[in-house]
Amino acid sequence: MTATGTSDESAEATPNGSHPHEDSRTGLRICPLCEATCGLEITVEAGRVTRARGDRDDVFSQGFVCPKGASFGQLDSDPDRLTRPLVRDADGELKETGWDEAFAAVAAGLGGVLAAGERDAVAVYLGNPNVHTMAGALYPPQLLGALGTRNFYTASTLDQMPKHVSCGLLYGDPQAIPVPDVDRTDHLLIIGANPVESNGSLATVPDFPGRLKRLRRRGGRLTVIDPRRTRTARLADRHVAVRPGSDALLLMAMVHVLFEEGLTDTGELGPHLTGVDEVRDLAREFSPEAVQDACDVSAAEIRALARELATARSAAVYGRVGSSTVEFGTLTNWLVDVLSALTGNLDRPGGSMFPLSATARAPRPAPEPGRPAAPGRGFALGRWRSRVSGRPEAKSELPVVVLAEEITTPGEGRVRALITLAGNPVLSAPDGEGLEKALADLEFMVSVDPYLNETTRHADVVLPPARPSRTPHFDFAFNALPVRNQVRYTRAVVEPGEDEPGEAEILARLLLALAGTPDAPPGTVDEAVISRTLGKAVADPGSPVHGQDPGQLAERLTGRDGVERRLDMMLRLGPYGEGFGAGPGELSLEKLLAHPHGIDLGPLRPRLPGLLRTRSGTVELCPEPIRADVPRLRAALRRRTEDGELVLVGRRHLRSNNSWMHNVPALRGGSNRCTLQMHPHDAARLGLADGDSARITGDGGALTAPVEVTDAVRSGVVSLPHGWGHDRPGTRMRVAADDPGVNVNQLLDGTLVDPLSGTAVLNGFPVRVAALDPSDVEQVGVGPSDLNLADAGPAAGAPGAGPSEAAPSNGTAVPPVRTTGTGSG
Ligand SMILES: Nc1nc2c(c(=O)[nH]1)N[C@H]1C(S)=C(S)[C@@H](COP(=O)(O)OP(=O)(O)OC[C@H]3O[C@@H](n4cnc5c(=O)[nH]c(N)nc54)[C@H](O)[C@@H]3O)O[C@H]1N2
Ligand SMILES: Nc1nc2c(c(=O)[nH]1)N[C@H]1C(S)=C(S)[C@@H](COP(=O)(O)OP(=O)(O)OC[C@H]3O[C@@H](n4cnc5c(=O)[nH]c(N)nc54)[C@H](O)[C@@H]3O)O[C@H]1N2
Ligand code: SF4
Ligand SMILES: [Mo]
Repeated sequence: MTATGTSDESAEATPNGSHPHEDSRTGLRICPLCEATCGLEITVEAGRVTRARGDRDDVFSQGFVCPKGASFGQLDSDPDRLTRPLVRDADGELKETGWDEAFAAVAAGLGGVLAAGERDAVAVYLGNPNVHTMAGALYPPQLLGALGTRNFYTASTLDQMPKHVSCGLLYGDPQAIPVPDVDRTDHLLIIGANPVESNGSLATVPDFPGRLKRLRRRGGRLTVIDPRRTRTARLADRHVAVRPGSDALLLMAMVHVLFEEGLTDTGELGPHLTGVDEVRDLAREFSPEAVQDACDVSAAEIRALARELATARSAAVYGRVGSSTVEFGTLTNWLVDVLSALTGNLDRPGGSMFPLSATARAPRPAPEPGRPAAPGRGFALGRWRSRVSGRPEAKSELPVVVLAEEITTPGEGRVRALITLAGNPVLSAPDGEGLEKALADLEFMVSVDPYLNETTRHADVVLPPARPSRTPHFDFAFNALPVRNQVRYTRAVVEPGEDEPGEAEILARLLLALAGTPDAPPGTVDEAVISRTLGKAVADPGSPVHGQDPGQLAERLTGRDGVERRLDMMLRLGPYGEGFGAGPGELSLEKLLAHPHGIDLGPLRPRLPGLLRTRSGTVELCPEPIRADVPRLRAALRRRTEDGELVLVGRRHLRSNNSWMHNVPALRGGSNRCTLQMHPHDAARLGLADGDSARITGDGGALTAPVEVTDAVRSGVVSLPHGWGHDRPGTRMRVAADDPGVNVNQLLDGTLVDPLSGTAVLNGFPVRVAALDPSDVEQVGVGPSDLNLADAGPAAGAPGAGPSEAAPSNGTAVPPVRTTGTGSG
């Protein structure tokens, strides 16, 4: 986990067999593989990355690297990575083509669907890596604007939408997300997150593990609430193994204690807070004694949690996936910030603070001290609903769980075409088999993705972006979430070839294809944005460029292409920008390029009330949609753990990333396995021993997985990681297919969601587990989810897979896939 400990991992994998020091040079590349955004120093030999290690001079990550970053080279030169576009031919086979042909196929395919004039007929799904590329931040807004579709889906409704919704309601801005001030806090309360393995999320924290250790060393306290004794929990002073799904009750009881024991102190925030009394009223019935059985945490321990939080000199509350993809996700995320606010820890050093990104819109001037913020537009939920099951939108998105039914249910507004950008919902979302059936119903599908995987194998056109060493990097998303303000930019380490468009060019050309002008130069898209943005800026009396000529400003932008020119514009107009000579700071692309290891912008500073966009201009602590959801929580008070009941939670492994890094040889094996973790008591009760195969059944299907008996999960809870199930034909991830694992999300049928945010419940759902009956043994591999597709034949049971998508014979564009074994059963 340290800078030096693992960085050699990739060196041994010298892909071209050349001497490591022959002809080698180094370059810098911000790591795109998780939210920590570590700076890497990359060694390149003969155009290939042969080594990656932490950049010791990086202003933010200071040399830290994890095993994933260290294997950047293997990922970058993965022979299974697509290098040319694939287009489905008349026989239904995906064949390599040139880029012009591919975009012509996109123009024809999408054009055909759009010609019918139904704006919702084209759906868009944005997957997680969109937040890890420059292009993913810059082009999707225009793409969606051009389409005008309401069928917009992202991985957020499999992840953090509850945080956006709760922050939208509290602060009026769903992007205003406070992060724990890890480096200065005296007490960190972590709920449903395992940053020692995930390296953090919705908080950009390079070397999260090291920072937690330093917190302990300086006398701070760490408390972790998690049904598993994770690596993070092992570092903690207090670990509370809560019953999954019951955190909202537990946190509500902590709020109850704060009021009951007179422990609230909202500090300087007081004048900017409304709704405190209403929260007190809501929490009244949720005493520790009332919730303890449902949470399976004693009332005394809940009281201790509340007192420790309130009496710490400073404290930060941080929740992540285990607080989010759960039945009460929005309530839980709301309570995380309520606890901060009530203990005076919101927006103060050592508490939970709002970062300020270099490309953020420059903040509005702060109101006079003691005066409220100007009223904002507020945040509205449910402005429209999904066509089939009437699920409300949140942040203009519909829940991913409704995508399949929107494709398969006939009628006006049916989804007939799909664009996926950097996503693999077949494995990431509930009921992938249902989604695969639906994808087969589409008239057209295009995917921008470097891999032919469980999702993209259904596409008619696959557009693979250039590999990451050949792509520039700037973190538009994660610079808004760091524990210390900073800004860094790295250009491509290796110049891409003529025939290797980066993701920016691909998305620009996709947009142009949509607009019916596939032959226009991609740069026209960027220039249009620049012109519009500068036009708005000069019209804004608050902008440093107010009244200037936008054309002249555009001429002053620097950068080697449209992407860099846009970055330069955003930096100059941003809160640290030189403002074309009139700005508050000095930042511009030129200045940033002169600092290849980044620029430190200092510790986080208080930002309230200036950032508020609520209608009242205050932090609205008790928003109506939240209040309306509390009766649902009240009903959960009566829940008790029944004897023999099992609920399933997920887990992440250090050496993996959702569904797409199982193809990197250096990251395989060890603890990175798709096993069902189970407490010894439960294993004994069910007659299961370590390594036995267990049958796991949920509402959406059944799976078989090997059991790993461990007391790291509490009894009554089993854990299976997600992103596995690489046993489909017609994919091209040969390393992953060797040890495919099973897709945990097939246990779900997609009906369980957090209603306010539409986020799927992926943690804390009931399952049944049984030893695999010997008479079932032949059944393994032909169950609905762990089909042995190699034996069953290509068409059987793989709904989307026409014969053409089955392992193509040698000599076709896509090499055959090895579908070995029966999942891990
Ligand atoms: N049961 C369960 N399910 C879960 C979760 C869980 O905890 N438990 N976690 C959820 C969470 S938090 C998330 S974020 C989602 C993720 O859901 P998705 O984003 O749908 O899935 P990923 O596995 O991240 O797939 C990323 C895709 O992007 C491609 N890709 C990688 N790099 C690039 C790139 O640079 N450009 C492009 N264009 N494509 C790229 C990969 O090949 C892959 O196809 O999964 C969710 N699903
Ligand atoms: N190595 C690695 N790093 C990653 C990823 C990866 O796949 N691998 N994925 C990236 C992505 S997309 C994201 S969103 C982040 C996620 O980052 P984290 O949220 O830190 O990662 P998880 O491992 O999902 O942690 C969720 C924790 O919640 C616990 N949990 C489950 N249910 C409950 C519950 O009801 N209550 C409580 N209190 N806890 C519960 C689980 O046991 C688990 O330990 O990680 C990112 N980084
Ligand atoms: S912690 Fe994340 S950003 Fe840092 S090297 Fe590892 S994968 Fe890359
Ligand atoms: Mo995520």
